[in-house]
Amino acid sequence: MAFFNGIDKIKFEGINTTNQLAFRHYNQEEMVMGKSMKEHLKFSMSYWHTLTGMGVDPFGQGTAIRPWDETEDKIEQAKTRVKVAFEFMEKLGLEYFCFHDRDIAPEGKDLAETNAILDEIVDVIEMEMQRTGIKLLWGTTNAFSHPRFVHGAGTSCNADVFAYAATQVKKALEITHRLNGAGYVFWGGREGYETLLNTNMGLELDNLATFLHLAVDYAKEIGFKGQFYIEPKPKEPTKHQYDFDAATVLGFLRKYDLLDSFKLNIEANHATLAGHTFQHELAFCRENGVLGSIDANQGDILLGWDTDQIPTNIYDAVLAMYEVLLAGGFTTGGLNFDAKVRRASFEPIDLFYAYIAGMDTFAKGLKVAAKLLEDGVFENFKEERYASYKSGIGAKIRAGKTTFTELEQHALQYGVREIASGRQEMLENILNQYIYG
Ligand code: XLS
Ligand code: NI
Ligand code: NI
Repeated sequence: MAFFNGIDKIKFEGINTTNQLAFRHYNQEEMVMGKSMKEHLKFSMSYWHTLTGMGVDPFGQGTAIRPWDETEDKIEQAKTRVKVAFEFMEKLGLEYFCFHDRDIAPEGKDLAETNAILDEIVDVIEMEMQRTGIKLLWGTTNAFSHPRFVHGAGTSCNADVFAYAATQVKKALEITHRLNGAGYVFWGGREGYETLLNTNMGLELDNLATFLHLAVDYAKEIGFKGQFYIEPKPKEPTKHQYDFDAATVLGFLRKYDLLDSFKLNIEANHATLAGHTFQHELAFCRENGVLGSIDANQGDILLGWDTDQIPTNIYDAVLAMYEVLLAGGFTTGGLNFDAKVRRASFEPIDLFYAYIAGMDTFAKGLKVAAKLLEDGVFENFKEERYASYKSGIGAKIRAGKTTFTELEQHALQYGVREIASGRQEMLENILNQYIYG
């Protein structure tokens, strides 16, 4: 049974097509720097935004028309959604997906029943994965929606909640392992605080580290070899999230001896909420060897929250792919569209328009980034810009072989000889030229 009748497999038709249900840039098998586009991009569908998000906002109910959802039986509905998801991914040529435990299955009356329902749905997912060859990029736990997580999960002030969340992660790890997931994400949904007046920050951070260590231990116990990721976000739902940004997370991982087990999953809209660019967060991770995976989306410059829009900003896509290429490409990670259609885009076909837009933007971004790298545009400029560190006193500074006294002698003898222009506008214009041709 098909759920998207009248929509065929989306094909690459090139830039001159007038068909809005076609790719203009994403040509799966096209080779870019020695790898096919699909290997570079590793596009993934987010189960939550695509199957369960209904367009609810604080001012109104859901608007999404999803004919396949029309059944009272929540378990049947969950099973149907799996079929819908795989038809959708097949038609778009998406080879990966990501989910939270609570996206794929409804909760039962208690934890035991909830886990049993989860297993029933995972059976269906497993069959669909075998049928299609589509893979799980990462799994995760929703330990933020239910009222029990009102004070957080691993950072809750209540030890029962800590135990409950751990049990949920334990199960989510088991199903991720069963489905051969390439990774597992921790996004600290409510791991933060609303006010320091009632918060023991030190205790909460220690507990969070314990929580993560226990997860690592359990993964070893069951033989799960997927990559663990932390997904930074500065705020929302709490006013302060402990995983504020990449630098904060790195400091945390280092302090608690977790660096060997974790990489980062960088989300564009979280980067901008933290006051950084998407490129900054990716570059920071690349420089520190922790660039793991990407949640591709974009915010709105006028709105101060995580709007999770479909990424269509070509500049951001170019610069993101530039960082990914510089880092040597994805290994376990990929490009997960943690993005949703707007509330007013409520028809099923809008899901296709959305993913096509996102995929084409990143495909074009990849091509432009590869060309910029191949031509050495920015890298050669940077090379030249730092040339003074290649010889003489500069080389000594780099090698850690100088002293303040020697530097003083240098300054007294030479002063400052020549400072070159940064040429920002010229470089921005070159970037434009590479994008627009
Ligand atoms: C929310 C996060 C979330 C994670 C997975 O802002 O982006 O969707 O990616 O829990
Ligand atoms: Ni995300
Ligand atoms: Ni987000």
